[in-house]
Amino acid sequence: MAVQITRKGDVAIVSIDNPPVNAIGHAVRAGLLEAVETLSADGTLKAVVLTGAGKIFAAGADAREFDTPPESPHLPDVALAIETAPQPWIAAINGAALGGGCELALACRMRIAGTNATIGLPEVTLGVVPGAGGTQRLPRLVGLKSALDIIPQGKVLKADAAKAVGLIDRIADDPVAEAMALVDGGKLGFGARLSERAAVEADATAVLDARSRAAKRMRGQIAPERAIDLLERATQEDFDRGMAQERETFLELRQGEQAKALRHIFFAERGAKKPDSIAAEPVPVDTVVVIGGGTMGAGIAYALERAGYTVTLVETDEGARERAEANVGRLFKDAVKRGLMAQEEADERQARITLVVGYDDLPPAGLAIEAAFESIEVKREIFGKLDEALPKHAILATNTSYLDVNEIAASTSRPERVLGLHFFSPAHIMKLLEIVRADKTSHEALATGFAVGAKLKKIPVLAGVCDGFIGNRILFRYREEADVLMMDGSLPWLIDEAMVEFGMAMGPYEVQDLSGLDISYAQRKRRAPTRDPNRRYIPIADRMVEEGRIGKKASVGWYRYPGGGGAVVDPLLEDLITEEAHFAKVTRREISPDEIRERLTLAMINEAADILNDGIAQKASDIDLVMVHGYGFPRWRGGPMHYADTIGAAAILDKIRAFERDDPVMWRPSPLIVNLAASGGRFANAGQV
Ligand code: T1G
Repeated sequence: MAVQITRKGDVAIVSIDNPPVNAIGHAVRAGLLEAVETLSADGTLKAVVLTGAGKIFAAGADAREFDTPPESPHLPDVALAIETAPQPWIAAINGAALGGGCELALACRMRIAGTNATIGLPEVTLGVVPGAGGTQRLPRLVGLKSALDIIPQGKVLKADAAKAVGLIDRIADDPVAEAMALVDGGKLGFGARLSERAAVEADATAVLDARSRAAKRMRGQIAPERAIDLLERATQEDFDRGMAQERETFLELRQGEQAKALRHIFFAERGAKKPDSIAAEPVPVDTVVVIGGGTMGAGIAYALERAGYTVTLVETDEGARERAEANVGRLFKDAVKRGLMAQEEADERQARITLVVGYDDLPPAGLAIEAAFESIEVKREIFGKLDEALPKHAILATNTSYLDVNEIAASTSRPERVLGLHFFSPAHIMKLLEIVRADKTSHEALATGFAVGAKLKKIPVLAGVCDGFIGNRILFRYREEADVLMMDGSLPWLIDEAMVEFGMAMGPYEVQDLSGLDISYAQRKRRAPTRDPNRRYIPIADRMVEEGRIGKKASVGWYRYPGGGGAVVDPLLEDLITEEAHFAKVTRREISPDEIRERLTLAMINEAADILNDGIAQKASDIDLVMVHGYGFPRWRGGPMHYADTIGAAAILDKIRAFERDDPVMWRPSPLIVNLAASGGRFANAGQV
């Protein structure tokens, strides 16, 4: 049964029991309504305690039902039945009470939270608004200002923060026992039902602040704005009219493109696990050796230690070891400053990372992760030494972001135990982890990569070996097309502006300035010997580096950074670009923001389609996760593959064919797009799932 009722004296305990997260699906709604009806008829009952079975109160409405027509009983009706039941219902919040779970708690007359409970209305993160009374009850409980802080940002509060704003009444180790004690002791006390409270006092300033905050933090997203509209309604309308508008808004947004995209990413993140095709158990790993204590190596070592691994970090000499120690120390110092841990814990943890010079007395680690300089010669030497220094069962991983893992594996006697673990900087924060499968990588090695990724709470994505794996390969094509647009008539800041308008976190040129133009310069030089002579080449970025304009670290790149501050457009750059166009005999033309967005998104989609077609990625949703989590693709567009499905393969092919007429090399349509256009298929179902 999705809802259990137990009786304790003159109190009934109603438990939502729908593993794994007590999602409020149809069975739960029907069970709760039946419980209200049954218990309401029992004149001997003093109170009802609503709680969740297991560690979660209720994760909210079952988001898997959002693609099907709503089925009664609807959650707002269940909430109202609870609120107007003859006996008071008390929410004993034993764990996460999110979305509809929080709304059920708001329908109760009192809310008692466990010390580790969390409570909030994260609906906007799924592209919808609260749809069971949250926008009308919450402001009536905590006031408009707090509701404007919680709902439009999809906030989830810890118990103490929830109590501070009045969202919960009490905190207890055992909220059910606390509720029982209150009933037994005749100490139940609560205000009027929230649905019976008058409209909330208006606060125009708070509404304006919420709108500007949403415009900044949730740029491009519809749900936050509409949530603010509904909260404003709560100051103008009675409860019932407010509820009607909330329901209408929820049902409208639920079917919208943004909600579908956000649901796609939500479920794709949870589907990012070891593929069933990898039928092997991981090598047991307690100790990990990290090679290289630079930014990446220190971040990886820190993340491993915090996940419970014993870590030895290897550097080449005493000076480098000291620098590595300082890098690791900075991460722990930052953790203390952020309140993630106390100083003594930070000291203890840092002491658990051993920093050594050389490979002589390494521990018998089950895994090594190399995060050294991006040079194939350096990596080959390191892997040769690891091969000798570590037990034969140890898995050897490289964090390289584009070098050939097959070549690295060939420098060992155990290529079947070599793979790529491509972390994204900062390695202890970014959740994306590309697990790179070389030709000889065994299932055991891959299973170990996924197991370590899971323990690090990363989002693991399996990638094949190619230049740039999944993310960097798409990034290369995206930047190449941006350079073509710049040469043909646009300018870096116009391209950046167009792509920020599309929803990218930052434009391609501002990103390069932050990471440094010298990195991609080195990649282009590395690729030069094998570059297709028939492929158009834009030399502007090379000239930038050769003239010392390597980005923010040099105070000048695509933008100027006067005094090391923010990016400022540099008119001199327009002269440089115009001059290069002249040298290349290019007649520059007006290029609209729409054309910029279309060309750059289609360049990413075409490359992503090839990556899927080549088997470098297993499924389209993996590519979406890589681009959303690693490259700032807007989450509310679902990633390039999901976005491509909103356009359709046939329409995409038509557009690419038009570009192909101007440049048949750069714009060769991916065979996957040609096939899907012919078959009417979707990217979501393509690939080697
Ligand atoms: N609907 C359906 N499935 C859900 C779900 C949900 N709301 N939440 C989790 N799952 C699945 C998830 O896909 C995974 O499935 C399994 O549960 C474990 O999830 C009317 C409209 C609660 C903090 O946004 O934040 O209520 O992979 O790995 O790490 O106003 O799940 O096992 O097949 O995340 O322990 C609003 C979403 C909904 C909360 C637990 N609620 N969930 O984290 O487990 S809209 C949310 C979470 C709504 C009302 C509106 C987390 C969690 P599988 P998990 P976890």
